[in-house]
Amino acid sequence: MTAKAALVVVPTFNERANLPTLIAGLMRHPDVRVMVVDDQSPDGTGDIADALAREHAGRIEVMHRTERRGLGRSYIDGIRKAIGEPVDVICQMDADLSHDPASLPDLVAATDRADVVIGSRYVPGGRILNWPLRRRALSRFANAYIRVVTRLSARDCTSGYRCWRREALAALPLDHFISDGYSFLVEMLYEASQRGSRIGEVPITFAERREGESKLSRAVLLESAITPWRLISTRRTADRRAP
Ligand SMILES: Nc1nc2c(ncn2[C@@H]2O[C@H](COP(=O)(O)OP(=O)(O)O)[C@@H](O)[C@H]2O)c(=O)[nH]1
Ligand SMILES: [Mg+2]
Repeated sequence: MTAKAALVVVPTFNERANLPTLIAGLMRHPDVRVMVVDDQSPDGTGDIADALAREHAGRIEVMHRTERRGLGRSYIDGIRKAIGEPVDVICQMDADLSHDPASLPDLVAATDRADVVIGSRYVPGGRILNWPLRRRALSRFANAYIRVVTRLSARDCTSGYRCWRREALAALPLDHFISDGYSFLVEMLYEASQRGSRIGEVPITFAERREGESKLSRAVLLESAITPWRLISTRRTADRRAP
């Protein structure tokens, strides 16, 4: 691990079978702390997170949300708290073991050269394990669509594995974010690039979850189709208003 201090924000909803393994993997890196943001998971993930926090005192914090549930909302709450912490880098990661904690040092190290580093499936060396063709095609299509509409240059705009320089994350307009599902991840990148942040990518091997269930829904997919257009039209309106 590099000497950079990192805080990893992990949103959870019904991840009791995965969280202990994820935490064990992350705790192997000495300069890493974790903030679990749980949405009152009915399966008791929040209690498991509390027990892990006691076991690794000072390195794990748990936020128990009580407001309306959502991935974007959870990230906003977690990030607001995280940017006030004395760390160099703030990371985002799924709890379902799709994102290998062993790759974290690579992502953190790459923040030397970029303001936000994406753990990317779609740069040379990136891989996906155990995804059916249909799921691969959907993800590929989503990324092509996002890149064409928003002109973002990143190959993997929907990856939830990312490391940010703290200042780049703190510069985002968290109060103005609208999307909540996976589009939230796209909105974050778009706003970062609008602010001149350099976006880097390092290859990862993404593995489909073995335990628990995905929360990808039809509503989330619909939001994903609309968000790129909303982002660029908000931008155009802002440009017109500018003197
Ligand atoms: N706090 C919180 N976490 C969520 C919510 N929905 C999904 N997550 C977490 O976000 C991460 C990615 O979700 P997942 O269902 O695996 O999405 P997929 O990988 O695209 O199928 C996992 O860690 C989930 O537990 C939510 O509403 N609230
Ligand atoms: Mg997943």
